[in-house]
Parts: sequence; C-alpha cells; structure tokens
Amino acid sequence: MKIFYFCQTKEIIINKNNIIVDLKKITSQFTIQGEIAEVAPLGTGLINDTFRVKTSSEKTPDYVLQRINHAIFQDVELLQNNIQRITDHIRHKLSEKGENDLERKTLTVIPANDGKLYYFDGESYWRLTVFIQNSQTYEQVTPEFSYLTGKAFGEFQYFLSDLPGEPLGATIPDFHNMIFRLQQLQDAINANPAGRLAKVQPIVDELLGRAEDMCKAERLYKEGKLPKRITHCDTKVNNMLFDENGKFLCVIDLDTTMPGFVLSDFGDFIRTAANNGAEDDEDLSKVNVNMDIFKEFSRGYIEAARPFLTQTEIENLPYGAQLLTYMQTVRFLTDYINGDTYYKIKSPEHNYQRTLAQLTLLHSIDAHLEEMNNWIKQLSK
Ligand code: GN1
Ligand code: MG
Repeated sequence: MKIFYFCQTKEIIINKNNIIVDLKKITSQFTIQGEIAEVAPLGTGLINDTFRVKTSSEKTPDYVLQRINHAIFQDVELLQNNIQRITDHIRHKLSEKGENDLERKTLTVIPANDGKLYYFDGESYWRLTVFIQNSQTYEQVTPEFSYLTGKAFGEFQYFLSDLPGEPLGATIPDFHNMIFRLQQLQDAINANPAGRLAKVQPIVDELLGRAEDMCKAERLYKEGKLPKRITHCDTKVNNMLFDENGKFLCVIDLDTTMPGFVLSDFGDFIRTAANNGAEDDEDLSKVNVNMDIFKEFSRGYIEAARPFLTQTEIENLPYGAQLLTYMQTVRFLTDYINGDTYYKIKSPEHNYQRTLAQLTLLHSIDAHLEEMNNWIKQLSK
C-alpha cells in the first residue's frame, strides 16, 4: 500500500485523506515518561511510517512511534500481542543467560493510556516502543560483524523455539509461501492493470521458468522433510540495531515474526547484507554477492543454530539465499505490474529498478551457489 504523506513540520503529517495528524498528540495517547520535544521521521522501511519521538530531558527515554500499515497488517490486535509475547520471552531468555544490557537487547512495547498495545485514532493504528539509546542501523555489515550477526540470528530463532502458549498467529497469511507469491504474479500478469506487462515480459518468462525449482521448500514441507519454526521473516540488515561500536544489539521490526522456514531468515539476510550494491541499485554493476559476508554470517549462524537445525535445513541454506532473492524479485515485479500498490516508491519506475537489481543479485547468487554449498558442507562436518 502506497501511503501519500509528507512532513509539513516535524510534528504534523498530512495523511492520504488530507487529514492533519498531530504526532505529538498521538504520542501523548501512550504512557510515556517526560515531555515530548520533537517528532521526526526515522528509518527507511517500505511498509509502516516510523518516527522518532525525542523527549526534552536526558533522563527520560526517546521513543519510536509507528503508524501501522493497516491494509497489510489487518489484525493489529494479533500483531501487537505477538510482539509482546516475543519481546517478553526474549527478555526472559536474556536475563536467564545473565545478560545485563537488557534495555538495549530487546524492544520494549509502551502501552496506550487505556492499556491496549496500540492506539486507534479513528483512521490509523499507532504503536510506541522505547528508542534504544545509542543504537544505529546499517544498510550493510562488515564481514567481521557478520559472524556475530549470524550468531545473533541463530540465537533469536533458538530463544523463540520454546515460546510457551499457543503457536504465534500469522500476521500476514502465506507471507513467504512461494506458491502464493507466484499466484499473485500470475494474477498481476492476467490483469495487467497498469499496462506494464510488455516491458517486463522477458523477466516474467525467466522467473516463471524457474518457478518449479523455487517451490522446493514448500514441497519439502508438505512431505514432512522441512519444519516450520518461529522465524523473523524480514531479516534485512536494516532490521537490526547495532551499538556505537558496530556490535549487534537486537532484532527489530518483529511484525512478521511467525511460523516459517529458517531458510527465509538466512536467505533474506544474505539478500540484503551480502549484496555489494543496494536493494534498488541503479548501477547494476555494483550488485553482486559478497562471499566474505556470506561465509562469516553462515559460520556464526550455524554455530548458534546447530543444536536445533536438521540436516535438510543446513544443506538448503544456500538455496534459501536463492529463494528469498527470487521471491523478492517476484514481489517487486508483481507490484510494478500492478501499478505500485504495495511498496512505498520514490519514483515511478522504482519497482522496476528494484526488480532489475534483485534479478542481478539472483544471477550472482546462482553463479556462487556451488561455492556456497561447499562452504556450508564444510561448516556442518
Ligand atoms: C518490506 O518493513 P520493511 O520495509 O523492512 C517487506 C519485506 C520485504 C522488504 C523489501 C511486511 O520490509 O517483506 O522483504 O520490504 N515487509 C512486508 O525491502 O511486506
Ligand atoms: Mg523494517
């Protein structure tokens, strides 16, 4: 869902129905400490709208205010309950482990004044978390920190492997189901609502030609050979916080943490962090896989996740990198054919550019697949 908003001042936004939203007023609907000094846009997410709320004293925390994209996350109650359960459980696990920087190692959800985990202003759903002090996000990570990031991701999945209570509900049904994503592409092709199909026909043909191979994970699942576990499902490198020295702090953007394949998390990290170019790079010559990052990340990940991973999961990790890059290509292309109805775009051809960049990365992963498989084989000995 494309959201038409722009910042008029730092605190006021005009939303798609031309209604003025006062972000300070929205923030005051939550049980915050201190006086609100300023609200300003934060981050580069493609789905929700995110703001940093600064408070006037050093003694009170800053906050992260988000307008939840309700067209995409239709069950906000389920979404917010999931996040609360996940963060509570991770906090419990970290304290069991003797971790002392707990406030910076997991998100803290701030309830609204009525006790709910979100606030509904009559049109939009909002939520608030504590801004993690001295934290930063990166669009890329060095090989040195990839090892630690891999370990942290393995640990994230490990921590959540014994989440008590009901299984987590799916916040977006079929989110990483390749069969479903291909069906969406097929629907877009059939409807061709923006008249863009002819331009992308060669890409469509190439992607559809690989469809059967790319549905292998779903087949393995149906045959009982690949389990579903709780996975993050959006392990872009910019969904992680690092401290002032570049060391991993915690995983953020927990909206899509739900049952899925570990291949998704491994693959999406490689897709975003081990790309020498950007996700939407205009200069395709920069887009290729960084094998140092791949190697170090997998070393860390397998070290932490080995206790619970099956042989099939380990063997298919490089396939996961291919699959998630293919899936993202399909998703950007589908949105382009549909006339840009899902992802925020910065220019009319942005989804086309993203499609080309992801397809280029996919070709680079294809070319390195054997090397990746050999590396994983060696690590799992
Ligand atoms: C979206 O929230 P954000 O911008 O990190 C998307 C992911 C895609 C990603 C592509 C709910 O993530 O699935 O991989 O963009 N999230 C949703 O950059 O669709
Ligand atoms: Mg994000």
